[in-house]
Amino acid sequence: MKKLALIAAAMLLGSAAFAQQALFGGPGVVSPEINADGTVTFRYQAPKAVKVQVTGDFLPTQKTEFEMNGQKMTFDSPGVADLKEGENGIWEYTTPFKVAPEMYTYTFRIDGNSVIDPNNMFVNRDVASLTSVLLVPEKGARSDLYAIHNVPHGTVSKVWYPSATAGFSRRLTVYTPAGYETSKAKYPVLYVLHGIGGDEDAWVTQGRATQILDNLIARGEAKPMIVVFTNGNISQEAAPLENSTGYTRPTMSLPQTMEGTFETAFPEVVKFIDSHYRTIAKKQSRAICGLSMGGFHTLYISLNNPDMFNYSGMFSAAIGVNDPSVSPIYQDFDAKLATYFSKKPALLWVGIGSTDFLIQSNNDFRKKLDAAGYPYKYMETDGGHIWRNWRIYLSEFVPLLFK
Ligand code: FER
Repeated sequence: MKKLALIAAAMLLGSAAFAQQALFGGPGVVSPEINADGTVTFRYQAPKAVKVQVTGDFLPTQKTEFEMNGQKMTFDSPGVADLKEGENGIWEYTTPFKVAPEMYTYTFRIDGNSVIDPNNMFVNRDVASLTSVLLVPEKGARSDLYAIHNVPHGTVSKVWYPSATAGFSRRLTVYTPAGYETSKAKYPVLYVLHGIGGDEDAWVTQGRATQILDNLIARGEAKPMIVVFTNGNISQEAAPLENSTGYTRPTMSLPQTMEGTFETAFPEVVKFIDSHYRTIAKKQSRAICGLSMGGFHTLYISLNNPDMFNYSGMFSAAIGVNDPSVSPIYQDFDAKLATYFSKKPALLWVGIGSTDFLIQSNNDFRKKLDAAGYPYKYMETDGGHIWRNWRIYLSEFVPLLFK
């Protein structure tokens, strides 16, 4: 008994000094709490704080002005709510409304400093910002796709491929559908691209792509498919802390983004996948989509390889923001567009939020398609340049593939 108590005491001391696994400690207060009436309560213990706020996309949005590449733009930023101090310095805020089923992110602001919720273990990194996650799933609602259910699950692997273009190995995230390991079947392939500052992990963390694929396939709403999440930063081997550069802060201003090298090199990824997985290696069974910078990449990869992809999805695509003179891949746009459509792709899908700062360039692009009579599918949703929209677009796009 005495010995046990000694061991317990040693472990407690040890965990404080990080010499042991962090078995002890953990949440002190409950936050967030989804209440029976559908409201959500946030709590934060800060006895010495003067002002405690919560900000997140579960709150009504407000407009913020900013400048990007010399252009003035506005974007929707999450609303902010004040917490009230109660007993033991525990601050609290309960939404005055039922929080609609969705996957949200939020942070606290303690006297102006942004921090994640230390009592919520569900955390996301978006470029160099950490946010806490609030998932409100509801049967019948779209966010049910983002939750894990008792269905057959696919496998997610981290796969390195030798990039001749980069001159080093680069990492991919690969989803193989449930049953891939035990069957002999060949599968169609969807390539999914991230935005600026993202990496090969972004879609499976913030994007909930694994859950979306598992659930859509289990419901019979999508064909079983292999999904490949590339890293679109050609100067980078892999996500931050997963590459050989060690402790580097994630940033959206990496060298060699949107200058053509990644798009030019894309066929080497397709070749690698086709030679390492049981794929149906033809245009009819290949799709590509991406968000923002990845939507831009998707467009130019599709136009420059008109025999490679039968389905292309542009989600809040960052078109009309680059300098086309930097790479031949961006040139002869109208001619490439004509060739692309002359080969009758099964689907060009365009989605954007009504308050996305990129909506003008997307509207211009659609006017061009309309004027030439080129067919495409369009979806406009509420809100701006946010992951909520990209999860929606992925879950709309995937059921349309390989039919
Ligand atoms: C720009 C606007 C948007 C730009 C890049 C983006 C390099 C990409 C945004 C994203 O991927 O989220 O002017 O210039």
